[in-house]
Amino acid sequence: MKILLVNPPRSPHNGILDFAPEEARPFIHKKLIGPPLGLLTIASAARDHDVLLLDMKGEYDLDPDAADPETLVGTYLKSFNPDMVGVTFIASEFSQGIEIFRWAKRHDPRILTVAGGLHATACPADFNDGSVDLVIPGQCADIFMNAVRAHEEGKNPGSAPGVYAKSEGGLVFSGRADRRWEAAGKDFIMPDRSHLRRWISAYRAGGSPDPSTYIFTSLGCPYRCTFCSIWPLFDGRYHQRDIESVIEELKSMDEYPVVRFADANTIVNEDFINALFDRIAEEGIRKFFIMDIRFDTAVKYPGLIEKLARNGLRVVICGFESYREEELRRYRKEAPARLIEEAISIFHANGIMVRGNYVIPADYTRDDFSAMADYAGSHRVVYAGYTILTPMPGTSFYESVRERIVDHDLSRYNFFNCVFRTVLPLEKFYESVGRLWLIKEGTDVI
Ligand code: B12
Ligand code: SF4
Repeated sequence: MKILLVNPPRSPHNGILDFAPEEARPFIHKKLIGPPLGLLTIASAARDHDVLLLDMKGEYDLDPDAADPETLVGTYLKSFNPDMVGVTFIASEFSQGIEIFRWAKRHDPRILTVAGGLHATACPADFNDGSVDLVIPGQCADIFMNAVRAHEEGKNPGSAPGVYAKSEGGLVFSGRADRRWEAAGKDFIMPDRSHLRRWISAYRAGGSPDPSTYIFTSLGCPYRCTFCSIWPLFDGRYHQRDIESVIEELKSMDEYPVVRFADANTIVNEDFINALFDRIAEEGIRKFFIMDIRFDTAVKYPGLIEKLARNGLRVVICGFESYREEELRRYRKEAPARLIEEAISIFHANGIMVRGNYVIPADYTRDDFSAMADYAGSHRVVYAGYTILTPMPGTSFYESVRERIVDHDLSRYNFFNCVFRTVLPLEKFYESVGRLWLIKEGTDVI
């Protein structure tokens, strides 16, 4: 069975960049390249088949001379002639992914098209499109393989439990799969990074000359921030991997000196991280580590932060969200803003560069922007990000504000566009957010 797995290109929409002052533009994300771990896991699960992976973020987004996406995908379809095409979805890449399925069906209507990933899990009903044969939500490598086998044997791949399958009347769910699949535990599948060799030079963090990769040590998050997509996918549960399996994976990543922990929230169980870093030290694993850590966690465990820094932690991504207690309460962040300052000091004392991210709501007025600028200016970090509070479909925030959303085009749901009516004129709002990106330490870019 020939299986083509495609990581769609990123959304081209970036309102902040479009209206930012010229001097702020170099600091605003134009690209964000990392490995599609979900697809690599699916590729590993299907290793006994003929699998080809196309990372359009590597192949298309970074190459100004690349052919247009349709021609590019068409070239792969013609030369590989797949029996199946799988695409991974986040909200902002939804329409590009659907286009890929349409091109596949146009190339050969017998190709079985399969959607998976975050948006397929959060909003399977969105995939009611003639080009989509199957939608497989959740951590589903086993269910995907059942569908592959059924297709191979000429059976109906949509009858296996756990899938939404196309029918005359729209997508039909085959019923919950009766299983105890532990994607971070006993059923963990090592992502096969060899599929990315072609684009390895594209995976870089900031100005680093070395390729970077991602690794996850956990899935899910025990917190309940209203705007966050991750906890609803795991019903608020947190699943930790086994330390030795993380060590084995780290030891297989010699090509990648820079490693970002792709956990929603890396330190939930401090004993786990403590023990993991003892093993990292014991094994002599030397990497430049990047990690997402909550600011309240840093304040709670300064000794642990020091130990992580001693063993390679160089950059921390920290969701500050807001410096206003009231806003943080509204987001259900469960951490007081007054700890941000303390967390920054702890990270800086350990030589860790901080990427602090604030979210800007649509109702910010001129005064709010100026208060935000004052705060960020007196709490500078090396990499500061200012993105827009966005109601990602499937989140509790989305449910609470859906009546107020004025833009339903999912390709704008990437935190760089505003989908609500703003208090300031929209262009002024974007320009004000763009201007905030100037408030940071130095000129380094992540
Ligand atoms: C790695 C990662 C990336 C990587 C790679 C993503 C990619 N596909 O190219 C990079 C760096 C490119 C990236 C970029 C972005 N990302 Co990102 N990213 C993540 C991160 C940290 C980890 C995801 C992950 O690897 N999980 C582990 C894997 C194993 O799980 P999984 O992906 O769910 O895959 C499993 C299943 O879903 C399923 N599956 C997945 N794909 C498929 C496909 C098929 C066919 C099948 C059958 C099954 C299947 O099987 C897998 C194995 O069990 C998450 C946050 C998080 N911790 O979850 C954010 C996250 C997914 N990203 C997000 C966003 C918004 C972005 C950006 C838009 C950010 C930005 N503003 O620029 C950009 C988009 C691209 C760009 N601008 O270039 C959001 C998505 C929100 C949403 N509702 O859509 C998240 C949740 C972060 C957040 N805080 O909200 N991201
Ligand atoms: S924003 Fe961070 S801490 Fe909050 S629920 Fe999401 S992953 Fe967890």
